[in-house]
Amino acid sequence: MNIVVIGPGALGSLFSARLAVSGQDVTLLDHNVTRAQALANRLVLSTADQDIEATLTITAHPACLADAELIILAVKSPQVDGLIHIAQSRTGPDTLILGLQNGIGHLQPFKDCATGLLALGVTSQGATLVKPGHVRHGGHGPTTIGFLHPAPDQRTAMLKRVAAAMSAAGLATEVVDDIEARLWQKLLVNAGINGLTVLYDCPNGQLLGIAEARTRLIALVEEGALVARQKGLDVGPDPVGRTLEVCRATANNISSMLQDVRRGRTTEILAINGALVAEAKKLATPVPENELLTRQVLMKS
Ligand code: KPL
Repeated sequence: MNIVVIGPGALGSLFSARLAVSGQDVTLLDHNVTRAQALANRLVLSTADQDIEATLTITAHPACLADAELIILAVKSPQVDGLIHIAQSRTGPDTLILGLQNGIGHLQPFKDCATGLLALGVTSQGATLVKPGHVRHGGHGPTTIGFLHPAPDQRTAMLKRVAAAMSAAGLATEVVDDIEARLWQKLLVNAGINGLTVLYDCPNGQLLGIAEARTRLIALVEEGALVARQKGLDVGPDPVGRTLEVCRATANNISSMLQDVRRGRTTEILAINGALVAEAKKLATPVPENELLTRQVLMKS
């Protein structure tokens, strides 16, 4: 399959390297010409026991989009809308665009699309960018992909081919018909953990040992779960328990948001807690903990 991955961050590098090593025809598109040249068509993928070298095309020229059957958007949510427009103006009528973002700040173009050309994904793969061109695959987790609206049969068949290609590359992927609920399930975990790790400047697991942080985490997730249920989305029986479990399971991780703050990058707070607040406003549901955290993280970053 001809695949273009847009975004050379941790997730984009992981998916590019894994898919390339499995034999797919992969191009990694970076907006930064100097960095794309420096990477010299090579990524290093570190696993627990080995370093694997992946050879693929790495370029800053969007001309590569013309032949893509699949485009994976591995960028932050504010960039998604613009990149969909650029991609669609350069590709054929059958190209599938898959958005792999945290949060729910990027959903509008996917809601507006009933043709099965835009799919959403959510992943629990653990990836850390050691440096540009070198990604560590720290932990395996499932990836789920799906359309927001029922899609024509051939588009569903295409999505299943994508899931099969990803799974064969070592990125276990499943096609689901409730992708919005899956996004919210992950959203609640990120809403409970990420911003608090910024406020307390600590790895995920330490939140459990700070009484005030733990109380706030529970309130953040409970508020989010209420909003999700009011929207008719199934977020499972115990979103708070799941979030506490993720905290334990990723105890030594520095959350992606704290990594962003430490590197001086824009955080995803507006796509996570901020977007949750926006959804709550539409339903006139008070979410004071999420509002407070959004303001506090914006002041810190
Ligand atoms: O998804 C994560 C993130 O950091 O964005 C968690 C699950 C919190 C792991 O660090």
